[in-house]
Amino acid sequence: MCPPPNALPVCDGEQGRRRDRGFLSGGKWVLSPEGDSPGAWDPDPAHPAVARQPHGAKARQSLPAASPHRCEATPTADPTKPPQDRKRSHSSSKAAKIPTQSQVRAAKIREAGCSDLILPLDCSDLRYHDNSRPSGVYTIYPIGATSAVQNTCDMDSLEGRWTVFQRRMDGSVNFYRPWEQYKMGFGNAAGEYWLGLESLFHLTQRKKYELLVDMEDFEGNKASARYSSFSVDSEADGYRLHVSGFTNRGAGDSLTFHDGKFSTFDKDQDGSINGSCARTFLGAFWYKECHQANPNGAYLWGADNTHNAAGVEWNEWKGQNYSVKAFSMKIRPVG
Ligand SMILES: [Ca+2]
Repeated sequence: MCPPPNALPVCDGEQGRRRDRGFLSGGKWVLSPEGDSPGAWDPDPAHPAVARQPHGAKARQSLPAASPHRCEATPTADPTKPPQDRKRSHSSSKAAKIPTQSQVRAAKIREAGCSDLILPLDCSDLRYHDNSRPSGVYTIYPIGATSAVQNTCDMDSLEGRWTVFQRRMDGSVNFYRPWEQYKMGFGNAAGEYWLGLESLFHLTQRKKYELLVDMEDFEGNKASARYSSFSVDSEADGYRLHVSGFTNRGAGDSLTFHDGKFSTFDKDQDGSINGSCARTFLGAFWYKECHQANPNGAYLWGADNTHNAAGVEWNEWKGQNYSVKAFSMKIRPVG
């Protein structure tokens, strides 16, 4: 895919040297990597369990290598036809080598490193450019070109385009983790994982999102809750959650209550003055005093009242002593 017609390579000064990865499109800066990424746009539904990397040094090192795909819209001269300029300079073989304007532009675009790739911030960007993409694991760039991360996209529920930022499904990943890991993300993109608070902050800064919460019990019953507005503040503001516009899809509302800062066992920002909600309920969440939902709690395999409210719970659906089988939180842009 090539940049839209109004997309321009951006160079640094007269030398045509690349200033950054990307080009201007419709007044917005669109990021692109050093070269095209063979994997960045490719669905990976058959991919085995792929270990996630936090957005850090390793993630930066794993940026895709250059590939031969280049923008085919780049104008090039037809070697079988003489350039128009030659009609005016046929008397001089030396003058005949003067490049046409289109050749000059093509050379500048090549020099600027114009790539045909627009990096997807989220799963909605992927679907926008190809609405046939199935659900599966894709590479997205929620914080920019150096933030490549593998993530599951739900392209089926309610017409798809959902970026799944939290998922429990089999208890294979320990979610009792410290602040830094909830900030940067952890887990397995094809299984259980947490995308990361920093990614959620950046995504919801750029676009307005809605939220879908899906859950399933061990008897095969399913329910969900939908919220028309979802955003997360910066780390300086405690990654405070803003969620509203609840629509009941069978699960009831256990999240509007959680409109507050995020807490982990090593960073207590909850509303309880009697200790740490994260430590008491073995999770990490936007705890108040303390919770109506505990999606990142201990995976306790169904009904269990021996660990009060410490499981993967959604109180309005199954109460505080039932740890559900599957739970996921996913967002997509609105408007
Ligand atoms: Ca506290």
